[in-house]
Amino acid sequence: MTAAEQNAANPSSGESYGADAIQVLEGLEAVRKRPGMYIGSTGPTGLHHLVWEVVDNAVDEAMAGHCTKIIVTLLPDGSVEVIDDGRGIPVDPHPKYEDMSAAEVVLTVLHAGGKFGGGGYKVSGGLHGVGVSVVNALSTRVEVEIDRKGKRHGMSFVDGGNPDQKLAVIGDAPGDRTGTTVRFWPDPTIFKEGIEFRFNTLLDRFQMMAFLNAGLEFEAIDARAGEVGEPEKVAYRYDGGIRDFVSHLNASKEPLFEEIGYYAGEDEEQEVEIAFSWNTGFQTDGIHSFANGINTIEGGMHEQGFRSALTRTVNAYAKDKGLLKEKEENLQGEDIREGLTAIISVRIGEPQFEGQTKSKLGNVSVRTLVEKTTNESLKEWFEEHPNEAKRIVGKAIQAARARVAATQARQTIRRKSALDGAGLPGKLADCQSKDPGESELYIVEGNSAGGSAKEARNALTMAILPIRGKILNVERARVDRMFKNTEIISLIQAIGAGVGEEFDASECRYHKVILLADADVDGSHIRTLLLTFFFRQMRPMVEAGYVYIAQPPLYSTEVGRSKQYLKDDVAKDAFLAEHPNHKNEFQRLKGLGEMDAEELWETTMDPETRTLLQVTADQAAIADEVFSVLMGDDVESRKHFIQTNADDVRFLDI
Ligand code: 0RA
Repeated sequence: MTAAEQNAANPSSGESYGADAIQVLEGLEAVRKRPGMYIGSTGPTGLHHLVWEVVDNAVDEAMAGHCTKIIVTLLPDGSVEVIDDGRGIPVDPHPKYEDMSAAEVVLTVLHAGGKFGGGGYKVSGGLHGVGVSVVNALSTRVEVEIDRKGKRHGMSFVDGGNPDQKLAVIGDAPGDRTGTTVRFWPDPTIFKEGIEFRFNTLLDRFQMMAFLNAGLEFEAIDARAGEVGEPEKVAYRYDGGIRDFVSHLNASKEPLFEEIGYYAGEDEEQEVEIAFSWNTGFQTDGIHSFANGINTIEGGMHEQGFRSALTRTVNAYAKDKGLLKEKEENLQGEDIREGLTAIISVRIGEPQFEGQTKSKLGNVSVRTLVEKTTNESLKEWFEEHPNEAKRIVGKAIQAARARVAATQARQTIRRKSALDGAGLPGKLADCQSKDPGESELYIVEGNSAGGSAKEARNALTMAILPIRGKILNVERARVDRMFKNTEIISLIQAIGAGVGEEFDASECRYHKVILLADADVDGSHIRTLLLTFFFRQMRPMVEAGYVYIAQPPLYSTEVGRSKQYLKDDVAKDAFLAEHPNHKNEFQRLKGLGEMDAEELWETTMDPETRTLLQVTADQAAIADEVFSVLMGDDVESRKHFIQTNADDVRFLDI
């Protein structure tokens, strides 16, 4: 029972608590009753939110110019420790709350954060800005250590924010250090799905925050292995800030020129900084934007301002220098954005987050600032970098030509579809059902496996599209070439929801699009090519969770007279553990083609027994990098990536 509940159940025992304290505990109790309202969910995302909340406070200190390093450690007992070298949470008695230190107020009063007193911040990081008190409310134990005014202070809380040790001086601050250490133990009765943190999730976020806060160092330590093995330690610090972010995203791409452009601007309420560069690739979605350190994946006013000023500035420059004739049509935004990598980072007092995932910036004033800053500074940058500017314009002109050719090709696809009746590709064996919710499209590598799959399938709900050999690598080709590739055309027609910017996931003819390729290297190459195509050209379908990977078995073996299939080496080892006397040397299956229809059904297609991996694409910026590395031109970084990430397939979720 929490103290608030105790007081409610037995009012006479509440004597030791002042009215303030009771109010405080009721506040924390509200968080425990509806955690979702404060941290989004009680699943893994919400659990990690606890770390972000504490770290955001430390980042706020860094943004105010008082913190240089943040160390986050995952400890063997399930707790997380966040150490910063900021000013330390204020320790004086709080003027408004009797009997409480300011630090206790920060840890127990909702929204207290850095906003109170004279030390408040103009701009604060946290997505919801709910504050560390929420972390306290959702933990079984919290320990805080504050180095401030030459002294080390300690305090602790238990069971969702009940004071355990009140704030007290416990020694001297070593070498007059200032800073805060917060260690918390997440409450397993709140986080019912588990309280295990994923180290890579922490790393991704800390790296992003390190890019966005030039010079701020993050160190992450996974010490959960305990005495077994060394703790894993990773540090990030980028003195170049978002310039380094652009270099990082471009590392695996061929640059159009070496220089990374940069400019910044501000007015009374907000500031913006932008870094950019072009590569020789064909992607048009290389703009990544952030507001107060939050990745605004749905874009918003800052992106709008940048895009329109970019288009305007490039066209004005091109016409002014005669690179584009007066009477020629203007370059379009997408022509100019081809191969662009840009980071837009804005900081604003009261960000308005809108959209489906609350990741779209709504403040109109930001658009004005970004547009004005870009109009002025980008023009200046072009004037100072004539060679680079000429290349940018040249590339955009080529992109414009390809765009016109692609439109013609797309029209040809559409016209052909209309002529073919239903517009379905000849190779497709469609399912009978017209309900996308129950319909599945198997994309099968090779004609012979395609034949088996056709024979094996449940024709009511399963459609089969065999594809031949390697499809086009869309990472290395412009759209106009893509629309001439017969395999790609078949895919677009079968799925029936358009392609590229016109793609509409609600028109998908199947809600499961299942990639069925061999378990070998060639198969995995084809899978990656298909995933790249879907990620680039049908991303909403990936985001909707419609894309799956089938898992044909890797081994077969005989048990008595019956054949048994084993998915992978893990399954094989498990089998051997269960059958210690098993004599047959295992057969490694070479391909789908080796199985007959019945075997293919049983092992891979039967909804009762099959395992499908669902593909997701949440962190677009990181997935973008993964795809560029895997599919782009730079062989060395591809090799390096595969070597270092062989069993950490970040963009696949099970
Ligand atoms: C309230 C006011 C000030 C700083 C903080 C809270 C603060 C909170 C956390 C949480 C983790 N690390 C933190 N560091 C600081 C302003 C301090 C001042 O005015 O001196």
